[in-house]
Amino acid sequence: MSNQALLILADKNYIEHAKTVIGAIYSFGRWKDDIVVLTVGWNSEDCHEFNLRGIFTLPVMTQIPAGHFNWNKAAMFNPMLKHWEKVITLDCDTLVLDDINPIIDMVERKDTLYACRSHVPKRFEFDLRKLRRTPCHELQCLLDELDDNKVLNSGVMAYNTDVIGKKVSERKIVELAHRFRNYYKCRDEAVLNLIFPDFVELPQEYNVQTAKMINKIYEGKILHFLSKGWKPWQSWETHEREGLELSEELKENRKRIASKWKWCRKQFDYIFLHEEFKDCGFI
Ligand SMILES: [Mn+2]
Repeated sequence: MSNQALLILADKNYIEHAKTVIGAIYSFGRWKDDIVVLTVGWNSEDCHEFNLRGIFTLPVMTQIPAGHFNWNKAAMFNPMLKHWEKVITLDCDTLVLDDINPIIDMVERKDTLYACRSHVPKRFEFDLRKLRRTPCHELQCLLDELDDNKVLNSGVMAYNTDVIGKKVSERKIVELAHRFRNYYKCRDEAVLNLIFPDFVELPQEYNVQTAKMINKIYEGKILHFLSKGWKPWQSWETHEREGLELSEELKENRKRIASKWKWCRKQFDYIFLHEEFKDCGFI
Protein backbone atom coordinates (compact mmCIF):
# COMPACT_ATOMS: atom_id res chain seq x y z
CA MET A 1 0.00 0.00 0.00
CA SER A 2 1.28 3.45 -0.78
CA ASN A 3 0.51 6.60 1.20
CA GLN A 4 -1.48 8.23 -1.51
CA ALA A 5 -4.55 7.11 -3.33
CA LEU A 6 -6.67 8.03 -6.27
CA LEU A 7 -10.32 7.69 -5.47
CA ILE A 8 -13.30 7.25 -7.75
CA LEU A 9 -16.92 6.50 -7.04
CA ALA A 10 -19.07 4.31 -9.25
CA ASP A 11 -22.44 2.69 -8.95
CA LYS A 12 -23.45 -0.40 -10.91
CA ASN A 13 -24.23 1.62 -14.06
CA TYR A 14 -20.76 3.15 -14.23
CA ILE A 15 -18.52 0.11 -14.01
CA GLU A 16 -17.40 0.56 -17.62
CA HIS A 17 -16.84 4.28 -17.05
CA ALA A 18 -14.72 3.40 -14.01
CA LYS A 19 -12.56 1.16 -16.21
CA THR A 20 -12.03 3.96 -18.73
CA VAL A 21 -11.15 6.44 -16.00
CA ILE A 22 -8.68 4.00 -14.44
CA GLY A 23 -7.12 3.20 -17.84
CA ALA A 24 -6.57 6.92 -18.32
CA ILE A 25 -5.20 7.40 -14.80
CA TYR A 26 -2.54 4.77 -15.44
CA SER A 27 -1.63 5.65 -18.96
CA PHE A 28 -1.97 9.39 -19.56
CA GLY A 29 -2.07 10.21 -15.82
CA ARG A 30 1.12 8.25 -15.04
CA TRP A 31 -0.28 7.25 -11.66
CA LYS A 32 1.74 4.60 -9.81
CA ASP A 33 0.09 4.71 -6.39
CA ASP A 34 -3.06 3.09 -5.07
CA ILE A 35 -6.45 3.30 -6.73
CA VAL A 36 -9.60 2.92 -4.68
CA VAL A 37 -13.09 2.55 -6.10
CA LEU A 38 -16.00 3.37 -3.82
CA THR A 39 -18.69 1.04 -5.06
CA VAL A 40 -22.46 1.35 -4.89
CA GLY A 41 -24.44 -1.81 -5.56
CA TRP A 42 -21.56 -3.84 -6.99
CA ASN A 43 -21.56 -7.59 -6.46
CA SER A 44 -18.47 -9.64 -5.62
CA GLU A 45 -17.92 -10.53 -9.26
CA ASP A 46 -17.85 -6.86 -10.24
CA CYS A 47 -15.32 -6.15 -7.50
CA HIS A 48 -13.21 -9.17 -8.40
CA GLU A 49 -12.42 -7.82 -11.85
CA PHE A 50 -10.90 -4.75 -10.21
CA ASN A 51 -9.28 -6.49 -7.21
CA LEU A 52 -7.57 -8.89 -9.59
CA ARG A 53 -5.78 -5.89 -11.02
CA GLY A 54 -4.67 -4.52 -7.66
CA ILE A 55 -7.44 -1.98 -7.28
CA PHE A 56 -9.13 -1.60 -3.91
CA THR A 57 -12.91 -1.66 -3.78
CA LEU A 58 -14.80 -0.30 -0.79
CA PRO A 59 -18.59 -0.45 -0.63
CA VAL A 60 -20.30 2.85 0.18
CA MET A 61 -22.26 2.57 3.41
CA THR A 62 -23.59 6.14 3.59
CA GLN A 63 -27.10 6.35 4.96
CA ILE A 64 -28.80 8.38 2.27
CA PRO A 65 -32.02 10.19 3.14
CA ALA A 66 -34.83 8.32 1.41
CA GLY A 67 -36.42 10.09 -1.51
CA HIS A 68 -33.68 12.66 -1.75
CA PHE A 69 -30.76 13.21 -4.04
CA ASN A 70 -27.81 10.94 -4.28
CA TRP A 71 -25.29 11.77 -1.55
CA ASN A 72 -22.82 8.98 -2.21
CA LYS A 73 -19.96 11.42 -2.62
CA ALA A 74 -20.02 11.86 1.14
CA ALA A 75 -18.18 8.53 1.25
CA MET A 76 -15.15 10.28 -0.24
CA PHE A 77 -14.61 11.53 3.31
CA ASN A 78 -15.03 8.21 5.11
CA PRO A 79 -12.53 7.77 8.00
CA MET A 80 -11.29 4.59 6.32
CA LEU A 81 -9.48 6.81 3.82
CA LYS A 82 -7.12 7.85 6.58
CA HIS A 83 -5.13 4.74 5.62
CA TRP A 84 -3.68 7.07 3.00
CA GLU A 85 -2.08 10.44 3.65
CA LYS A 86 -3.20 12.23 0.50
CA VAL A 87 -6.06 11.54 -1.84
CA ILE A 88 -7.14 12.75 -5.27
CA THR A 89 -10.77 12.16 -6.16
CA LEU A 90 -12.11 11.99 -9.69
CA ASP A 91 -15.62 11.81 -11.06
CA CYS A 92 -16.42 8.93 -13.39
CA ASP A 93 -17.31 11.42 -16.12
CA THR A 94 -13.75 12.67 -16.38
CA LEU A 95 -10.96 11.80 -18.75
CA VAL A 96 -7.36 12.25 -17.63
CA LEU A 97 -5.11 13.32 -20.49
CA ASP A 98 -1.89 14.28 -18.71
CA ASP A 99 0.28 13.63 -15.65
CA ILE A 100 -1.82 14.02 -12.50
CA ASN A 101 0.99 13.58 -9.96
CA PRO A 102 1.56 17.37 -9.69
CA ILE A 103 -1.87 17.62 -8.03
CA ILE A 104 -0.64 15.58 -5.05
CA ASP A 105 2.42 17.82 -4.74
CA MET A 106 0.19 20.89 -4.58
CA VAL A 107 -1.59 19.57 -1.47
CA GLU A 108 0.35 21.27 1.32
CA ARG A 109 -2.36 22.36 3.72
CA LYS A 110 -4.01 19.78 5.96
CA ASP A 111 -7.07 21.80 6.87
CA THR A 112 -8.90 22.36 3.62
CA LEU A 113 -9.82 21.01 0.24
CA TYR A 114 -8.11 21.55 -3.10
CA ALA A 115 -10.36 21.85 -6.14
CA CYS A 116 -10.88 23.78 -9.35
CA ARG A 117 -13.36 26.56 -9.67
CA SER A 118 -16.79 25.62 -10.91
CA HIS A 119 -17.97 27.24 -14.12
CA VAL A 120 -21.32 27.54 -12.36
CA PRO A 121 -21.90 30.31 -9.81
CA LYS A 122 -23.53 29.50 -6.47
CA ARG A 123 -26.94 30.70 -7.55
CA PHE A 124 -27.19 27.57 -9.69
CA GLU A 125 -26.21 25.27 -6.84
CA PHE A 126 -28.80 26.50 -4.37
CA ASP A 127 -32.45 27.32 -4.85
CA LEU A 128 -32.16 30.98 -3.88
CA ARG A 129 -35.74 31.79 -4.89
CA LYS A 130 -36.97 29.21 -2.47
CA LEU A 131 -34.65 30.59 0.17
CA ARG A 132 -36.29 34.01 -0.26
CA ARG A 133 -39.76 32.51 0.01
CA THR A 134 -38.92 30.27 2.97
CA PRO A 135 -35.97 31.93 4.71
CA CYS A 136 -33.42 29.84 6.59
CA HIS A 137 -31.14 32.04 8.65
CA GLU A 138 -28.48 29.40 9.20
CA LEU A 139 -28.11 28.61 5.49
CA GLN A 140 -28.21 32.30 4.60
CA CYS A 141 -25.24 32.95 6.92
CA LEU A 142 -23.26 30.14 5.33
CA LEU A 143 -24.11 31.38 1.84
CA ASP A 144 -23.08 34.92 2.71
CA GLU A 145 -19.61 33.56 3.39
CA LEU A 146 -19.44 32.13 -0.11
CA ASP A 147 -17.90 34.21 -2.85
CA ASP A 148 -20.17 33.87 -5.87
CA ASN A 149 -17.16 33.83 -8.14
CA LYS A 150 -15.27 31.25 -6.17
CA VAL A 151 -17.33 28.10 -6.04
CA LEU A 152 -15.66 24.72 -6.21
CA ASN A 153 -16.46 21.93 -8.64
CA SER A 154 -16.37 18.51 -6.98
CA GLY A 155 -15.35 16.57 -10.11
CA VAL A 156 -11.65 16.72 -9.24
CA MET A 157 -10.62 17.22 -5.62
CA ALA A 158 -7.53 16.60 -3.54
CA TYR A 159 -6.90 16.69 0.18
CA ASN A 160 -4.72 15.54 3.03
CA THR A 161 -6.79 12.97 4.93
CA ASP A 162 -6.02 14.87 8.16
CA VAL A 163 -9.00 17.01 7.21
CA ILE A 164 -11.34 14.04 7.72
CA GLY A 165 -12.91 14.08 11.16
CA LYS A 166 -11.90 17.69 11.69
CA LYS A 167 -13.39 19.99 9.16
CA VAL A 168 -15.30 17.42 7.15
CA SER A 169 -16.65 13.93 7.54
CA GLU A 170 -19.06 11.65 5.79
CA ARG A 171 -21.46 12.16 8.66
CA LYS A 172 -21.22 15.95 8.49
CA ILE A 173 -22.04 15.94 4.78
CA VAL A 174 -25.07 13.70 5.32
CA GLU A 175 -26.16 15.87 8.23
CA LEU A 176 -25.95 19.06 6.13
CA ALA A 177 -27.72 17.21 3.34
CA HIS A 178 -30.64 16.58 5.66
CA ARG A 179 -30.68 19.98 7.26
CA PHE A 180 -30.90 22.06 4.08
CA ARG A 181 -32.52 19.44 1.88
CA ASN A 182 -35.10 21.81 0.40
CA TYR A 183 -32.57 24.26 -0.92
CA TYR A 184 -30.10 22.23 -2.96
CA LYS A 185 -29.84 22.04 -6.70
CA CYS A 186 -26.40 20.51 -7.07
CA ARG A 187 -26.36 18.22 -4.03
CA ASP A 188 -22.92 17.09 -2.84
CA GLU A 189 -21.19 19.93 -4.57
CA ALA A 190 -23.37 22.48 -2.81
CA VAL A 191 -22.65 20.90 0.58
CA LEU A 192 -18.91 20.86 -0.07
CA ASN A 193 -19.07 24.54 -0.93
CA LEU A 194 -20.74 25.23 2.42
CA ILE A 195 -17.99 23.33 4.24
CA PHE A 196 -15.07 24.69 2.24
CA PRO A 197 -15.58 28.36 1.38
CA ASP A 198 -11.79 28.58 1.87
CA PHE A 199 -10.86 25.85 -0.62
CA VAL A 200 -7.53 26.20 -2.40
CA GLU A 201 -7.78 26.54 -6.13
CA LEU A 202 -6.14 24.01 -8.39
CA PRO A 203 -5.15 25.19 -11.88
CA GLN A 204 -8.23 25.10 -14.08
CA GLU A 205 -6.56 22.77 -16.58
CA TYR A 206 -7.16 19.94 -14.09
CA ASN A 207 -10.92 20.21 -14.42
CA VAL A 208 -12.03 21.54 -17.78
CA GLN A 209 -15.78 21.37 -17.50
CA THR A 210 -17.56 20.74 -20.75
CA ALA A 211 -21.27 20.54 -21.34
CA LYS A 212 -22.35 18.18 -24.03
CA MET A 213 -23.84 20.56 -26.54
CA ILE A 214 -21.37 23.37 -26.16
CA ASN A 215 -19.40 23.90 -29.32
CA LYS A 216 -15.93 24.35 -28.08
CA ILE A 217 -12.57 22.70 -28.32
CA TYR A 218 -11.73 20.46 -25.43
CA GLU A 219 -8.27 21.07 -24.09
CA GLY A 220 -6.83 20.45 -20.68
CA LYS A 221 -5.14 17.89 -18.45
CA ILE A 222 -8.43 16.53 -17.14
CA LEU A 223 -11.67 16.90 -19.06
CA HIS A 224 -14.91 16.73 -17.12
CA PHE A 225 -17.97 15.95 -19.17
CA LEU A 226 -20.51 17.09 -16.56
CA SER A 227 -22.92 14.35 -17.36
CA LYS A 228 -22.52 10.83 -16.14
CA GLY A 229 -23.37 8.23 -18.69
CA TRP A 230 -22.30 10.50 -21.50
CA LYS A 231 -19.37 9.52 -23.65
CA PRO A 232 -17.37 12.09 -25.60
CA TRP A 233 -18.21 10.71 -29.01
CA GLN A 234 -21.94 10.77 -28.40
CA SER A 235 -22.11 14.51 -28.70
CA TRP A 236 -20.14 14.39 -31.90
CA GLU A 237 -22.44 11.69 -33.29
CA THR A 238 -25.51 13.68 -32.26
CA HIS A 239 -24.21 16.63 -34.21
CA GLU A 240 -23.62 14.41 -37.22
CA ARG A 241 -27.05 12.81 -37.01
CA GLU A 242 -28.86 16.08 -36.62
CA GLY A 243 -26.89 17.62 -39.44
CA LEU A 244 -25.61 20.44 -37.24
CA GLU A 245 -22.76 22.49 -38.56
CA LEU A 246 -19.48 21.76 -36.86
CA SER A 247 -16.21 23.28 -37.88
CA GLU A 248 -13.59 20.85 -39.13
CA GLU A 249 -11.42 21.79 -36.20
CA LEU A 250 -14.17 20.93 -33.74
CA LYS A 251 -14.88 17.63 -35.47
CA GLU A 252 -11.22 16.69 -35.32
CA ASN A 253 -11.06 17.58 -31.63
CA ARG A 254 -14.10 15.46 -30.82
CA LYS A 255 -12.73 12.52 -32.79
CA ARG A 256 -9.39 12.76 -31.06
CA ILE A 257 -10.99 12.78 -27.59
CA ALA A 258 -13.33 9.95 -28.51
CA SER A 259 -10.50 7.74 -29.68
CA LYS A 260 -8.52 8.45 -26.51
CA TRP A 261 -11.55 7.53 -24.42
CA LYS A 262 -11.94 4.19 -26.21
CA TRP A 263 -8.22 3.52 -26.02
CA CYS A 264 -8.21 4.09 -22.24
CA ARG A 265 -10.95 1.51 -21.79
CA LYS A 266 -8.72 -1.02 -23.57
CA GLN A 267 -5.84 -0.04 -21.31
CA PHE A 268 -7.79 -1.31 -18.33
CA ASP A 269 -7.68 -4.82 -19.80
CA TYR A 270 -4.12 -4.57 -20.95
CA ILE A 271 -2.27 -2.92 -18.06
CA PHE A 272 -3.35 -5.32 -15.42
CA LEU A 273 -2.44 -8.44 -17.25
CA HIS A 274 1.09 -7.15 -17.00
CA GLU A 275 3.28 -8.99 -14.45
CA GLU A 276 4.06 -5.99 -12.27
CA PHE A 277 0.42 -5.54 -11.40
CA LYS A 278 -0.10 -9.11 -10.21
CA ASP A 279 -0.22 -10.12 -6.55
CA CYS A 280 -0.37 -6.60 -5.20
CA GLY A 281 -2.00 -7.62 -1.94
CA PHE A 282 -5.33 -5.93 -2.39
CA ILE A 283 -8.57 -6.33 -0.52
MN1 LIG B 1 -19.12 14.98 -12.88
